[in-house]
Amino acid sequence: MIENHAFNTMHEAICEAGRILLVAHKKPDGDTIGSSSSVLNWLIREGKDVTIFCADAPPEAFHFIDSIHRYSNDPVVFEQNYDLIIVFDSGDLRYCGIDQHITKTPPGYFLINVDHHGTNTHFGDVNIVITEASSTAEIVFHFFHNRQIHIDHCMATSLLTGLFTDTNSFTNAATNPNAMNAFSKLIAAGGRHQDIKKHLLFDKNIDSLKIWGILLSRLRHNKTYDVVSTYLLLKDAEHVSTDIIEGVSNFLNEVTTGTDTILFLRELSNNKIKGSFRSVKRNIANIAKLMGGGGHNKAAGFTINGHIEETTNGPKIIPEGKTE
Ligand SMILES: [Mn+2]
Repeated sequence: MIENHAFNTMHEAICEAGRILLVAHKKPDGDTIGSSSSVLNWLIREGKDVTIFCADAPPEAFHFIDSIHRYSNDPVVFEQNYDLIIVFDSGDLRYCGIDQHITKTPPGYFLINVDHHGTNTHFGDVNIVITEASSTAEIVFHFFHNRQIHIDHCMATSLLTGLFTDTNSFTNAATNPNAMNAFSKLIAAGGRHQDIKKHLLFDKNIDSLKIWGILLSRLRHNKTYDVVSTYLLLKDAEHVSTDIIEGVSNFLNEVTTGTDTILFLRELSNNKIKGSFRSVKRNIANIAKLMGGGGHNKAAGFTINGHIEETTNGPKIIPEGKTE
């Protein structure tokens, strides 16, 4: 199998490296944090010289992950020498938020790309891109298993976080027998799935439930394109953390009947709009790509410059310039 060879190369590169930099993508989700922190916890156990970077600080909800305090969002880490850089869960270096930073890194490093996005550009010296995998965490689980590396309870909790979040708690189309197999082994290894459930799935305060109420009240079905959409304006969530609306698109995709596609538009600061598509059958990665974004066939997104204007006929996107 191709993966065996790639896993072997990755293991050798890690063993031989003096200094290692691990990278999670910007606006981190459970999978990029889970996959990168599992390797971080392993390398700490092995006494390796390891640095970990994420362009945006991991949200508070991830505090239960062991060594979460080790993530740096200071680009200065890229000005140092590394033998090995490993990027987790990123289709390309721009999505990751390090395309500029990495130009400052002294040459000579080996770059490994571990991902499951169909739109991955194979930017690494070695690319472990398995699009059938439910999550990057599942790929890292196979790596540890394949290389007979002991998965301790810290690593198991990290990997479970990636599996839980990318499969929407083992309910979405990405859920497969390999993911379920990894889940059972990670529970047996001491993974704290109750912490994940508490902090990432059910931890909703009253402010966040009210925001969900606004989003539900704005649902519209465009019958021409068969798309159900909703939107969030910057002013709606001015005083609350936007972490609370993570999962809205997945939730709507699971519970909305009578349509194939969900589109959730959200105004960001800096005059940008983030769009998240979810679908049951359509390949929406292609549509997201046309808008300058990317992702999976059934879960994809984009960011455009502009703002949302509310009209009597519903929301209208006012674009400004071309895609990001
Ligand atoms: Mn992922």
